[in-house]
Amino acid sequence: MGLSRRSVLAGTASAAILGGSGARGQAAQFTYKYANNLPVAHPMNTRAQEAVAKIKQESGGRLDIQIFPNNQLGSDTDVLSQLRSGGVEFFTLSPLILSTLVPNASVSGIGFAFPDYASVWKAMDGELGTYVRGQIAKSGIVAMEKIWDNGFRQITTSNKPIQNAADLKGVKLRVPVSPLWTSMFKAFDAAPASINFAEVYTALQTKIVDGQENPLAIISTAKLFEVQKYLSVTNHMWDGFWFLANRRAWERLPDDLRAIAEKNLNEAGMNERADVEKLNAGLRQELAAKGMTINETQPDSFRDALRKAGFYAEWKGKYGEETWAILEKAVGAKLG
Ligand code: X2X
Repeated sequence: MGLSRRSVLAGTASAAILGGSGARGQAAQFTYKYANNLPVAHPMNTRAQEAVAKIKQESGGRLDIQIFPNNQLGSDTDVLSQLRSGGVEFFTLSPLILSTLVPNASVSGIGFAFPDYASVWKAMDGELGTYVRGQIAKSGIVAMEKIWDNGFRQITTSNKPIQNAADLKGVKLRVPVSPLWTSMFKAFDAAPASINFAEVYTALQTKIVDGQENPLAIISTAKLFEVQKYLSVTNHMWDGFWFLANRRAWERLPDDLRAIAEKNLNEAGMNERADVEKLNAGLRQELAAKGMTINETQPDSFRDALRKAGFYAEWKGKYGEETWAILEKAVGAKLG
């Protein structure tokens, strides 16, 4: 199968033209980097590997996306800068960390907004997701249509279980670098410390912080159970990963390559959602077997603490009425 002359000429690099006519043996026209912050064992990386293999094959070798997992290219904060400058072409990032660049992107991370996965996907594949992608587009970054899953977040600690909101008082807790995360845990009266995921294992191991919060799939694949004792099931917020592209790099791709990339990345995202949901539902036994002590919590005490601290009112004010209305419509409930 040869490349059509038109598609070869549509690219900016000439290496493929010099490389001969066989697609397989040819140097790629576009070699792009995709960076992420998760271990290779996480479904984000296994599904991304499948996607880039399909993209390479379906593009006849013209688009070669190389994956740099596990913060290899730097912490999230660093890689977001690299994505903006074009040093990295693709990056998956939590909407909350992205809010350091696109303020209203964090709206999907409001505490206890989503009761379950069904409501998450309805919102993120619907009006709320469209709204956020529109906001992202204004910043020179393109978000693929399907957001990938991180999951509902749970709290782990080394020193005591968290049974209710009062137990969080004064707890030194690592949170990702994002104003919404810091605000939420300040509302709980905890002592949040902003630390990129690249440093989390070490920060827990050396007891710079007592705890952190993440979905079970990450607690398991990043082996946080090795440095944490208690797992408190709080489901305090849902988190995902927008699959982002540097806009100039994205638009440099000819239409056919962009279509191939988009289709396969979105499909991989859907498969990753299914994998992560299954993992998050089934990992408790495994984490207990690794020595974690697991406790349930009542969401009401946490939700009430946020309400009393003025958390919902504060963020409604920051996002504005219009954005807040899109969130409330998406979840079908008044928040706060
Ligand atoms: O930094 C985290 O805790 C992580 C891995 O969940 C995110 O990317 C937000």
